[in-house]
Amino acid sequence: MNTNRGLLIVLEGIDQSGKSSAAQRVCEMLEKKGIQSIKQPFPDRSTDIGKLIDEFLHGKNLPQQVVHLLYSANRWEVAQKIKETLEKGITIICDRYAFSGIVYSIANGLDERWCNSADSGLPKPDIVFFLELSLEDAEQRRKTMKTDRYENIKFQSKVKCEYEKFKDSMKWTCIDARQSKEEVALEITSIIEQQLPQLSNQPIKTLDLI
Ligand code: FDM
Ligand code: MG
Repeated sequence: MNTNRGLLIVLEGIDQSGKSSAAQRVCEMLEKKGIQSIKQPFPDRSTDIGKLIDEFLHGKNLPQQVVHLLYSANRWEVAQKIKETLEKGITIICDRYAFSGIVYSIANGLDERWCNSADSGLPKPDIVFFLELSLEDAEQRRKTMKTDRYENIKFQSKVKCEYEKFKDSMKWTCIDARQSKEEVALEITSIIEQQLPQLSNQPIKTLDLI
């Protein structure tokens, strides 16, 4: 039953590191190679919970704990669908996942252990790519983008600092996000392609963060 399942791939990184375009391009590149794949953004703004998160990002006031749980619930509401999709042999490219949830909430002052528990038990990613970009380069890119409450250098520097701790304690694959969009996507795609035969025969694991 678990032979040749799809892989659960996660892209993480500070805002403007190019996760969304990479997710799109990697899917296209994999499809061209005959590897079925779809992208899954988090937050997933297509659901009621996702819409509430979007309102929060654009000014609605909510307690930080509620926000953390909403982001987590937004993953749990698609967790079963993620598993079924993987079992069908389709690879999923997530634009952010539980690690964003933890990193951004800790940057907002929440307790790490409390944050970790909400996402424990979700499907575990097979590969996490960390798109590395300096705060200065991110600021430069932001100039032409529309922003939300988290997109300012003060908050992003906290986020980056928390990501660095995570990156060191987990086995993440670091990608130089200063490269062109094409180069970033090519690098990620070739790593996925290389790992696919070995990982697709393993059962889906469970995220254990506590
Ligand atoms: N974000 C995203 C969180 O704070 N927690 C989470 O669990 C997730 C998935 O939402 F500032 C934040 C990170 C970001 C914002 O995401 C919207 P995009 O990818 O930047 O649009
Ligand atoms: Mg953003």
